[in-house]
Amino acid sequence: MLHFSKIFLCSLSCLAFSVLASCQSGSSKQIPETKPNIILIYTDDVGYGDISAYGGKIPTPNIEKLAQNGLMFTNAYATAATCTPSRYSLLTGEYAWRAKGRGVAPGDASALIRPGVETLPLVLQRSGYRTAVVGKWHLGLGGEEGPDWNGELKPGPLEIGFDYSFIIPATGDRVPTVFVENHRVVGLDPHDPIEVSYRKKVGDRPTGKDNPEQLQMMWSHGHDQTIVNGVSRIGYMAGGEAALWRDEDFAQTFVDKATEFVTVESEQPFFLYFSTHDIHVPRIAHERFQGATEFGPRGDVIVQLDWTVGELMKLLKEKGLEENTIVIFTSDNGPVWDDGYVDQAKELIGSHDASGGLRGGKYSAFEAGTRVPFIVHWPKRIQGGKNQRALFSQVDLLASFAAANQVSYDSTQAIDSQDHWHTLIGKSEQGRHSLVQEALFSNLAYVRADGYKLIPGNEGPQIVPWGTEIETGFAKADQLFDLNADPHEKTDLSAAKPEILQEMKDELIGIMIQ
Ligand code: NG6
Ligand code: CA
Repeated sequence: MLHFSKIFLCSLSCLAFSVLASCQSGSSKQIPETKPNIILIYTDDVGYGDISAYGGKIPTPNIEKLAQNGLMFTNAYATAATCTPSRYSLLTGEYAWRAKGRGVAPGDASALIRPGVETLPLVLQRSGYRTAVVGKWHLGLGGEEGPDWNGELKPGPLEIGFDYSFIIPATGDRVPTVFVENHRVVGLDPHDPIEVSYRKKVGDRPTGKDNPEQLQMMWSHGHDQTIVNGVSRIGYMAGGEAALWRDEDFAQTFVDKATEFVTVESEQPFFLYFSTHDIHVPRIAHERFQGATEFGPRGDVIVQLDWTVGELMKLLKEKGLEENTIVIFTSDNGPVWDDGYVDQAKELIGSHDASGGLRGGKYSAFEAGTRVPFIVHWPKRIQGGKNQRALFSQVDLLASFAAANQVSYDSTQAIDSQDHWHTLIGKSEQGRHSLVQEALFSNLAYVRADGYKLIPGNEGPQIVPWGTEIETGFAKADQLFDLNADPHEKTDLSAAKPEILQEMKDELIGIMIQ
């Protein structure tokens, strides 16, 4: 009995990070192996087919190298077809739709994840990691009264598990157009305070509506308010002149901040949540990438994104960290073409299929809304060149990393997160039984590992109700698809397979009332 439990404990440890180097020999002497660093590259609006490893026509050699030397998932999902809810779930392990107010956040939203809530960075801090977020945030800042742009911006990332934070508060298309480092706006002149309103014009900066001749990129829908750097945004902003960003510099700035964080001498391993602005609108690549492709600005920011990944990998190599760093590359939701600016994304798309043969796109309940590229690169433990077909959700990262580190987490809060650590690193082909997808207006869909997919009937519009021309997948009646036989979701089987339809509706309700 004693013998058995010893072996059991040993094999458990061997599977987790804190490997007992002596496991193979059967000795009980514990020699902890260095924990891997973790970089989670969370891209914005990158579709299932947008990168060359998944069939994209725009060259992305650095990301392709990650796939070739890592594990490429073909059934991994963001939890939602828009940014804020996907990020909420990724960081908390809870589906965002379980409470109201977690849809796409305005640029002046209060913090959506409040101190006291279980989070992925807290799990990793507890496991001995130093943690940082660099890039797009879009989860609100500040208490009930909203963000104080001229004072301390908290609660924010530092209050929920990050040791360091350098962020775009919302997205590039929303005011205020300034970076925030830890609790403060970067470079703010106290004599020129920032004022932000999402209701009425403030200050005397021109707007895209009244002064389109001042724009470097014309708006198509929404996005016609305050102009900064020749781009009109959602929302009005006055003041903060010295702190304004230049969209062209996002990628370089984030690489620089990541480099500073990674370069800190420390005994601790690091977790870097690196959340790119690319390829969200406004798609304004640095001058050196403008015109890099024949696909227009959308193609150029994909190339810029690939450059970013290349820079991060170069950094790891230079520091001798490549071997034992887990790099995860994924996206917050599916592809979109015209998302508010006239950048010819659709007109110049050519043979590039951003949704990789899936139906729909960003906002959609169809597969392209949430099925995303997902690559795990970890030379020390993952042999390259394999595909992972198991069903996986980004909401599972929290429980999976808790398991890998053998630390506990609050499963009453991170209620939807499941431990699929072995699936994540390719040691198992067993994934989830099922997952829930959140589309526009919090409408849900439900996918099972056996390939069946339910889109419950709802009153939503069939096409996204602003100029994107994306099919939502919504219909008044329930729809049932078999993704194995019909990956493009063309044939509704709800009438042909009423038992499966009912079973799935019951399962979904069961998950919703948990
Ligand atoms: C929409 C915006 C879109 C984009 C999106 C959020 C309009 C008409 N559309 O409301 O441009 O900002 O919100 O994108 O304003 S996300 O990837 O951050 O969720
Ligand atoms: Ca997004």
